[in-house]
Amino acid sequence: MSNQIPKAILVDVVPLESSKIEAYQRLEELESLVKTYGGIVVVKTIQKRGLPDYKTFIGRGKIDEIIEDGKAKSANIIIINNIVKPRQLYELGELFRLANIEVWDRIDLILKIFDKHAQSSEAKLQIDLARIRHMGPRIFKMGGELMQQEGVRGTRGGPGETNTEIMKRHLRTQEQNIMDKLKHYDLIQAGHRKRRKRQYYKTAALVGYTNAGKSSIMRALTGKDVYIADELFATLDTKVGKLFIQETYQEILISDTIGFIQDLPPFLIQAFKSTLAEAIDADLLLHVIDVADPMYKQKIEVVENILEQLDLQDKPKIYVFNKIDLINLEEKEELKKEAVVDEGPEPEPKPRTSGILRAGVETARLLGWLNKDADLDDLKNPKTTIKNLKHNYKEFSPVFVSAYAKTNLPVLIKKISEILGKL
Ligand SMILES: Nc1nc2c(ncn2[C@@H]2O[C@H](COP(=O)(O)OP(=O)(O)OP(=O)(O)O)[C@@H](O)[C@H]2O)c(=O)[nH]1
Ligand SMILES: [Mg+2]
Repeated sequence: MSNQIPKAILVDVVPLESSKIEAYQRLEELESLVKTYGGIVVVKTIQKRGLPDYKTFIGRGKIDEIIEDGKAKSANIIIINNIVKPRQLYELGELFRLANIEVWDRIDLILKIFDKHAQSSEAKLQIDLARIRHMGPRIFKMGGELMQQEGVRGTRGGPGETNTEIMKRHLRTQEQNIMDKLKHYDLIQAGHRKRRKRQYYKTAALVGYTNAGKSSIMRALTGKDVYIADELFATLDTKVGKLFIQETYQEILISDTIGFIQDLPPFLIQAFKSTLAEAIDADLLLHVIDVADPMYKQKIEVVENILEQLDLQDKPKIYVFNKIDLINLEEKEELKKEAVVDEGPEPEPKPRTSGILRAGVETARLLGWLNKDADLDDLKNPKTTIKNLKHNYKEFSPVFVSAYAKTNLPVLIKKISEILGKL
């Protein structure tokens, strides 16, 4: 598949009780991931099951159907939107190999995107570490298979060492090497953070779901030239910029880092701890939320969950609802109440280019509810009002901004300054 455009079959196995909206949103997100990777989606399918098939994850009948469909549409890759056991991926690999279709799970795809976007050697090392932890068991399984088929006994290593053992040992050594190298970066960065602390810099870290607009806010607040793109996982490294607060002559450091996504296994978060250290060490978290995203609530949950895994649940936090240029006019009246300065005429709203909604109609058709317009409309125009958000999230000092239109940034800066001033 190496030089071809990835033509993907998407499969999601969802529990019987999951709602249509959930199924819809999950497939759409997977499609956005495929687009970010540079692939196209040729088949989409959902299987509702109580439990995944223990051997092949997807049911056998469904597999035959998918192979037929995939062949007809020249698919070269099947991506399963779940975290699949190494054994099951191996079995599936065997079945799809005959049709020249590679089998990936959701994490394989995320790791490939990471690979594409990684800039620094630190990010690359972290991806290698995550890959070994994710792929490792699959490689053992292949080793085991070889051993059974051919009765192979290793000649390297100790006497009588099996292929599986050789492979395990090799992966362990590789993993250790990477961790040693990462430690070196950790030490350098810990040094930087210590120096800043000695200089009495207060720090705020941008966190949030991927594509919420963290890097855009970073650029708007600090002027730092960071990479912004309508892609998932555009940012993989940590960048730090300075925000100068005129009223208090205070300088605050703001850091921008990798975004989160649902179904990230703990090993992957662990592998990126070195990148996330800036957030872990910050005095204040700025949780950025895309206010125009119909799934914002679920995404807030995902982010809060990951913050908990990183032991950050008790840090002071501001909920930064971003992209308010995409919401309707009456809503904007509500915002004027809190503006601290008159910001002049607003620029035209930036058209939303994200693949998320464009892919939506297709998915809705697949799910068989294109005629139920009400459902789809609800999804596109959630009945979220700023008033409700203010009320529901009042403990997190919600602020409503547009990084793009530079709306309400002084309100955000004021809140950052207030909270940090109290610490
Ligand atoms: N309309 C609108 N679009 C925005 C706004 N802020 C960011 N965007 C767009 O949203 C997309 C994602 O922005 P980024 O700043 O790269 O988002 P991020 O949270 O850093 O994303 P990752 O690094 O991928 O996790 C880009 O296409 C931005 O142009 C905004 O205020 N309004
Ligand atoms: Mg970013």
